[in-house]
Amino acid sequence: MNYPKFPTECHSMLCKYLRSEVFDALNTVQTKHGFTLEQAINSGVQNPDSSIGVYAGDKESYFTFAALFDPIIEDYHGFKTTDKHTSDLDTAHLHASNPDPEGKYILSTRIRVGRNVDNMPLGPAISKEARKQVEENIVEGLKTLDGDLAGEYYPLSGMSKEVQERLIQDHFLFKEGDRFLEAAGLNRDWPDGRGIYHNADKTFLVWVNEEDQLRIISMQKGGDIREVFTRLVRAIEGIGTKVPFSYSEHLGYITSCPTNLGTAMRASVHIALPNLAKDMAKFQAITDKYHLQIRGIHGEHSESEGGVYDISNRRRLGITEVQAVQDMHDGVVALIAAEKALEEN
Ligand code: ADP
Ligand code: DAR
Repeated sequence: MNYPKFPTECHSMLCKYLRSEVFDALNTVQTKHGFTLEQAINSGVQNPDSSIGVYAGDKESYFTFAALFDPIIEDYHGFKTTDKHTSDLDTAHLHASNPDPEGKYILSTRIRVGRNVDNMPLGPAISKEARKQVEENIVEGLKTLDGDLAGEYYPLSGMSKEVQERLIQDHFLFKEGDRFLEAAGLNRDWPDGRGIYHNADKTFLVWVNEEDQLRIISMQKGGDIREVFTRLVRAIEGIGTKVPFSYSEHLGYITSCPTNLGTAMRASVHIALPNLAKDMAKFQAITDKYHLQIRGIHGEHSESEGGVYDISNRRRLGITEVQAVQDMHDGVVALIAAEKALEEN
């Protein structure tokens, strides 16, 4: 591969850190699964408007291509090569009463983690056969869950377009892979090996073989963050006894995109903030202060509708799961206080 030609307006982390000497050092190496630099950077080369632009094909990628991944991880997460990630899933450490008990602002709460199966290639590098085996192993583990975590698995292959679209519109199912995932090799053989597991109430769901091999999701109407987190922790622990998760003392839970490393957790609320929406400078000052990310109501790369926003923690690596949820809770408390102050003006 020749050194890629990036447009001058490229602002991705890939453009920023793939200097020619890094390229020369990494262009001739590959991981034990045969994953190459060309594959790792293809998403950012094909999509110069990427924010990051790189994906890992296996856990080893983060170490084989460290000359590129390390500065990106330090820039995005503020996490140094000498830092160690720690995990805390003890819900007793969370200080989070419902920020909106009257249900005036928070429409729903969702907390998810990404996980990948230990010793297997990640989505960008996995073969069709291995992806199918991963699906079978995960579904076998899910079928052992009981109580409110008991549910059914629905493969995407064979799912009617109407059912699929309804699940997407109702915020339960992942969208068909976008151009960033396509160029990363994450949509190969679609929809083979992909699917969704959920309980009867759709408060506990697992996406299989989307951007990561598992997205473990707890969600419900309203703002009872503690209840959503407690259900998620039970699910992570239940699945973890059946499916070995890929983990690193340095990077935490291993994910295909470096932005999700560590806790691989995104804790979000869909929240109506019509007054704050009119003062985005004030809105973003609060989200910056509390390390929050603003997304639209259909998730990443979508727009807000009717003054409703998806507000979530931005930090994932170098903080614990409890701290990630605490970030979201404390930020939402501040956003609601600011919305109330504007209502009174
Ligand atoms: P992820 O959260 O897995 O990174 P997205 O941001 O694309 O992925 O969101 C996936 C889906 O989850 C989207 O349909 C989005 O609307 C939905 N979602 C995210 N947060 C919430 C929430 N708090 N309540 C309801 N749906 C949510
Ligand atoms: N769209 C890619 C990935 C950004 C982070 N979002 C993920 N992993 N879903 C980009 O580089 O912009």
